[in-house]
Amino acid sequence: EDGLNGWLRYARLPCDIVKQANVPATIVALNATESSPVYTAGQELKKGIGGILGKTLDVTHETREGPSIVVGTINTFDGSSTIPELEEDGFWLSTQGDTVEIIGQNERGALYGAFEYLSMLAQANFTGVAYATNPSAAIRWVNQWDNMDGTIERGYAGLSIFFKDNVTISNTTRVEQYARLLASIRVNGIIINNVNANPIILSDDNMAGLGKIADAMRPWGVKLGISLNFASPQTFGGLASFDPLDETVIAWWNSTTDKLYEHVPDLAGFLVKANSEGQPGPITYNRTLSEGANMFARAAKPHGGIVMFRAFVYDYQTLNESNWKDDRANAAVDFFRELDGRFDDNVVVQVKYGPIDFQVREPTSPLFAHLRQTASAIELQVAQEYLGQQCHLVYLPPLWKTVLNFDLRVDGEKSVVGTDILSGKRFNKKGLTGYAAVVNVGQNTTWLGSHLAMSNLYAYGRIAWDPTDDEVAILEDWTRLTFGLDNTVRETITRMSMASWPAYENYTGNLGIQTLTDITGPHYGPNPQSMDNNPWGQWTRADADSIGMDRTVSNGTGYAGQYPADVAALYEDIETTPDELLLWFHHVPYTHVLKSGKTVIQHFYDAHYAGAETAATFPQQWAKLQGLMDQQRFEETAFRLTYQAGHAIVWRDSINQFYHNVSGIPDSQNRVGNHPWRIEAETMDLQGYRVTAVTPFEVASGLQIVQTIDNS
Ligand code: BDP
Repeated sequence: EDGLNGWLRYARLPCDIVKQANVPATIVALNATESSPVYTAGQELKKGIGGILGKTLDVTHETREGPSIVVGTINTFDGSSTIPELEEDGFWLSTQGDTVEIIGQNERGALYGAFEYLSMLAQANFTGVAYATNPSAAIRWVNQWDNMDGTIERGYAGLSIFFKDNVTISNTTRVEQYARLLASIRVNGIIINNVNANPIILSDDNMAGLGKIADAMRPWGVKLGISLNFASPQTFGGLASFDPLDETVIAWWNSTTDKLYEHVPDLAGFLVKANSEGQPGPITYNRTLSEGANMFARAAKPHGGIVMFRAFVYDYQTLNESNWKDDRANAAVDFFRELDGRFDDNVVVQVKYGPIDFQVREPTSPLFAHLRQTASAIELQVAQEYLGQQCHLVYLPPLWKTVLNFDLRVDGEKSVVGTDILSGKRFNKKGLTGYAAVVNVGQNTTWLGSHLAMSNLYAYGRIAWDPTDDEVAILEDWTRLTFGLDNTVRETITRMSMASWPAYENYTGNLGIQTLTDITGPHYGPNPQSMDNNPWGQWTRADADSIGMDRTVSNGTGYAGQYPADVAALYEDIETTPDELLLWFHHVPYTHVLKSGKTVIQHFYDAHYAGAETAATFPQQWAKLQGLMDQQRFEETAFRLTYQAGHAIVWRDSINQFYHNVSGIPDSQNRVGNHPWRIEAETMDLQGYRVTAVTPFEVASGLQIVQTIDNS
């Protein structure tokens, strides 16, 4: 199997299990229009039950006598059940009695219910259930970072399924397949182009192409949206300016938006990255970010569209690494705090989960506490940009949950990010809050570049629907759906996945120091020396004696003070700051003793060994699954896990050696710098190469490197 069907394989259950299933012989899909999600649901039920149970069912579109599987909306259903109140996209599922009822609040909900029923059948769960379920939030989107030329920014699975050579792709087969996967996890919207947007997406041809893409996804209830480049009126429209208060600019966006809606009448809306990392924005004209966002909001409003305006705004050119007070972590709140209440009501501010950038561990973004009159959505990242880029198994929900379960204590009241804030309940914004995840699937048949990485996409949808959903239960469902019902397979994948994020944190960056990766390059592999003096503001402040960013109010950058009082006090005080975020908030000597009783430096050493040891068990654990699944996915995964085990050692030794060199403090277990089996290149006989000292010295284990004689 090549992974193309993801968790929707509908593999035949064993005969003895099939016998236990009692499924009605007819499907009644209460909509005969082929592009409707209810029609799709009927077809999907037929396909799924055909696969899982080997039964061929008829699909009709009219209610009939006798047992059946009825799928439709609450408006079209005339069955006898009393259905609890359903919210937008919610559904009722009853498998009790002769008739299976799958009733959505809308068409999308009905389709979600059909997938839910199929998920139960595929997992051989034939129990009678009757319940209603509603989403925690209305916005459950994915963001693709696809470039118009067909490449994908931070994409690890080949070229785009949406674009090629600056135009939309005409064959929409993969688009439909992707929409099917998204619908099955209740994702209802997708932005298909990079936040670093190319205005050429607005060409006539591309608008027509967007229409086709939207048509391909509509039967699955997935709405299309696009990223916009703020400077488009000038760079694409030929106007003299892109000032958001200029009448000609406003008129240009209005007519461009109207045109877009002619092609895509149900366009979900826009995503905008402005004044960040070189992107243009309203600040270019001394206008506020809200004035910029509102310009798009007003163009989209008559069509029912929304604007997801990103809070990832920081000016990397003005960050000055020699000034202790400058701190990129402060940027989002500094920019947006004053603007709360000044955004139109169809603007949603999309906030990355932490204040920097998708690190292996970050504290919850404090901005969620400041957007009281403005709707907010969280931005997660399924693409593992800083987390091993799909070459490492890293199951992400435990990381996401550190943020979603965090209580920001706004005004001293319970304000849990997932259930209170993103649900819209805390600040009365229901209907316009939620979730976005950077996903970046590509043409590779595994979608993400790795079979196991798909558990993150699956889990994302489940968690956006219900942030209290248990990450282990989600993983077990995904495993059964993806690899079948074998207990060893499920237990092994669950054990490995649940150990994977802690292991990755252990062998990359601990105690809140961030992922110690190559900041200026691909964000892959160890490169702690790049974590200071870089223009991106991702700093560790490591020197020969001490490490960590002091972000206290009393002595540091003041970031801790961006949180509501209870949380601010927690992080201000080194005693109450949890070890796992110590170096995010405080600058301490390497000899500082943690709550665990270890020094910071010894914790670094030990954690890196522990993480690599865990990764070393992955290929061994996986090897035991041979024969319990198809050979292709077994081998492809074995290859990646073996690579990960090796790369974890590279991480371990690079980081440990680096801090050993910087601090000069020996490892109490005498491992760091002492690998009897390790052969340094500079100790070998060299031809055509020479050994030189390296600057800075701490980057090489022996303080020396090997260079070609001609210096190339
Ligand atoms: C960073 C990525 C960069 C993105 C940026 C963003 O490295 O490629 O453009 O975030 O989210 O993490 O805008």
